Amino acid sequence: MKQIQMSLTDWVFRACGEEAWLPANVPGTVHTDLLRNGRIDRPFYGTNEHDLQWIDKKNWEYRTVIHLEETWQALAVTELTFAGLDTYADVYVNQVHVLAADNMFRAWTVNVKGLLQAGQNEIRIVFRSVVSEDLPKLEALGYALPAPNDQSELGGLQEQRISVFARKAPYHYGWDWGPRFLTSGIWREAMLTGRDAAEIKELYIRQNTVNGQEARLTALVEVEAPQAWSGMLRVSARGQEWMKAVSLVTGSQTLELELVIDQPRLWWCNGLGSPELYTFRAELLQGAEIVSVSEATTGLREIKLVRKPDAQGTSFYFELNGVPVFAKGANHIPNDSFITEVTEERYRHEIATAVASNMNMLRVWGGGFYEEEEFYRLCDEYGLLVWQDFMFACSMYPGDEAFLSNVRAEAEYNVRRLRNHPCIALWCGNNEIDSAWSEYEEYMGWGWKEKMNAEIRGTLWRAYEEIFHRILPEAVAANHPGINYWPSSPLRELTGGQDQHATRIMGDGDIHYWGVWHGKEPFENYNLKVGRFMSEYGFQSFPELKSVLSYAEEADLALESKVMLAHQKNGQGNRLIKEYMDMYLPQPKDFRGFLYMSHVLQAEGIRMAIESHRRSKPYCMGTLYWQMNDCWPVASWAGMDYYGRWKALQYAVRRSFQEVILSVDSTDGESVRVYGVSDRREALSGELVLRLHDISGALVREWSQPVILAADSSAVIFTLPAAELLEGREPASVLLVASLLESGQEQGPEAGQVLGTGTRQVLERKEHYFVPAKDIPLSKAVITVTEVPGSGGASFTLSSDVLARGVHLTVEEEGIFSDNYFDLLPGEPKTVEFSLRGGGSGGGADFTPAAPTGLVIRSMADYI
Ligand code: BMA
Repeated sequence: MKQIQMSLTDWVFRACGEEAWLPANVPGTVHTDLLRNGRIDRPFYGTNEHDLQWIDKKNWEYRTVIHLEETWQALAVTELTFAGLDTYADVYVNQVHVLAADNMFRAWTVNVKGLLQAGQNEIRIVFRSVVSEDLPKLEALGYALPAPNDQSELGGLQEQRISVFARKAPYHYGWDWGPRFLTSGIWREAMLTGRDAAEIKELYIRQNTVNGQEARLTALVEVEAPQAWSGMLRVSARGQEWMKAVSLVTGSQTLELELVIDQPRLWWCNGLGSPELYTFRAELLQGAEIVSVSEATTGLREIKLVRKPDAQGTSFYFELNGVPVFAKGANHIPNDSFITEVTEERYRHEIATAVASNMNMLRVWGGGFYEEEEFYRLCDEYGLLVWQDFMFACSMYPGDEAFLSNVRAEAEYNVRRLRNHPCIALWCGNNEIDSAWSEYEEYMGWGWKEKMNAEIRGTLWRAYEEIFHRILPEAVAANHPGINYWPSSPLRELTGGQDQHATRIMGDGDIHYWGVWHGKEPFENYNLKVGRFMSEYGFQSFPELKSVLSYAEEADLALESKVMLAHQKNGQGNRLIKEYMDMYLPQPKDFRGFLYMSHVLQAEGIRMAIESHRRSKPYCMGTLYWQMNDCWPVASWAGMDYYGRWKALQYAVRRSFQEVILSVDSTDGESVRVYGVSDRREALSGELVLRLHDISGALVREWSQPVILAADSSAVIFTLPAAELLEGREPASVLLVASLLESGQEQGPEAGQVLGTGTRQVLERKEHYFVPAKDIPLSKAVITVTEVPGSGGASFTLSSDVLARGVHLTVEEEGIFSDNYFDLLPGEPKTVEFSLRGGGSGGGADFTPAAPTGLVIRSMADYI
């Protein structure tokens, strides 16, 4: 066997037409290379984004010189592979043009045999400006394609929105949480490969049927042979082995080998079991010699989207290995405007955060990019299901043959790239295009089609149907059998026809509910607008002060300052935060108070939404809030900011996504209903304890009763007319504390916390107020801290002398608390633990308990 690989990492770059070459990082981008060479200021700082728009107007070139030994010449095949080029790139090998790339989402391989020589060889890539490349396409088309998130004005292009012409990450053009940085460069690995024997190019483990008894699989082994060859194919996994004799012809071919595994260890998502993984190894053998080898790691599982008519419409839920899953999670966007800056540790922190927040699903949203291998590998390992969008969002796309065939190749490449990952639960065509266009309801949608003549309308809808109802579903069916395809999110029904696209009907399909926030509806509407699967809803807040100070100076700390506005991409954002704050929270005394209040506000809104969705189970079977993360430091809907710092929302999510929760609903003003929601696969029996306190903390009344929560259920477990519960007391003068106690070994949210006598654990505890926080008088709390003996300073107990709302802990280190932004009642101390971010790898600790320094404790009263 002879196979040589050379990773091409040693590059220089310059703007075309300039003299001097500068050192470059590959994988990387022009922007980050300019920054490292001191040619530009930090892109995320202040208003620098505005000053860096010249970069995308230029062409850039990258160059490497490689030295090849004589041995390369003798090899039958020499290939140059680029796993990602952003975006319009011409590649030259020793001055010969070998490739014109036009899609950042595809990998490119070219045969360069005969072009390379022993000794020095030059590879040069010219990245043509997407602006100069795509403006003529817009001009040729003669009319604008809708792309409202494209910040063309910021880029100096006025109304000319060109994002839809390039197969390039849509968010690069700007979004309502993202800056406009049209990157270019070699953004994934570049490699030179030579061989003169058969090579396994790809190993796919197709899962035909999988259940607890047996897994029937097919290993599809794609082989490239420089000449005819015969030998053996061997596939092995976990000590089992399958073999067959094979004969190869020259060229590429797919070998198949049937595999049966008895009593497989199934892959489960977080909360349902362990995410078991199998590594399969495929080998081509010539006698005892291994000619080529390839490995694929996968998990054995059956995942499907179940859509069955029922009394309320059509179900919409995921079933994993026959078990219905209530999806709990968030929408993921790219972790950086400059993708190549995202380290393994940052991916791990995001995924560990998702799991620590009791999630079981992330949606890779269609305005970003098909994520890196690392992301999916971590989702596999941690048991997070992935709702995977294709990269199309909030726009109408061209339908010419060149564009369509580019999309076809992109879809096939990415489906094949990701299909071994057990985390992939669904392929979804696009984000919000069906509902924005609204073909079958004239006066719905975002007003795009109404402005067009019949001919253009027809053309755009045909292109839409071609991409999302033919090309993409065909790519999934052909390459990833067993995984469902859903054309658009949100959507009511699967294919064509008048009644079957997005409408505002809640009984079918998935829902993006933006009545709260964009529609300015009150938080209480989260209780009313519940669909079968809530794939988006959200509320903004600012990042914390430390993060704000990474892009702003003290002098910029005002809502309307230039810098603050540059880091708020939703035109109405700051005003909306302010208006909602006025509805629910006391007036903050200064900008710091405003930041804090924005966190508490966001957490409260999304908590209400999540609880309402979970209470509606099994009618509603999923809730993915907008959004998990940020791509730069900015005011946004994220629960975790660009630096991975948890906002109050992340703590609220963690509590609201616990396996078992209590949820108190008194929105109708008439009754107080306590729900028990359980995602457990077995019933649980315990005791519900309700305590009515006055706001000084004194106990007023108490109820307790045994309760049984059925497996996988939501039910009202206590109800009382509000008048009877309050007995004439002012709603603002009391709060209700609901606790669920369970006997036995089960650990509650406060590990080891025991209430009363015996071994009963507090499984869940929740404070419920009858009026918004702004209507409850608060006095300054004195909170005392006692270290928990033996915890090394990582755990401490907090007690307050008065009711303290939204107790906020900050420390110097980067890390998380077991809880934060919680309420403290006098006489009811609470123990929290601090953990450092990271501290382990490869399945080790993601958060390591440690004693923090500089602990500061504040509560709402300190900010007003
Ligand atoms: C949804 C998303 C994004 C957007 C978010 C907030 O529509 O799909 O397009 O960032 O709302 O407006």
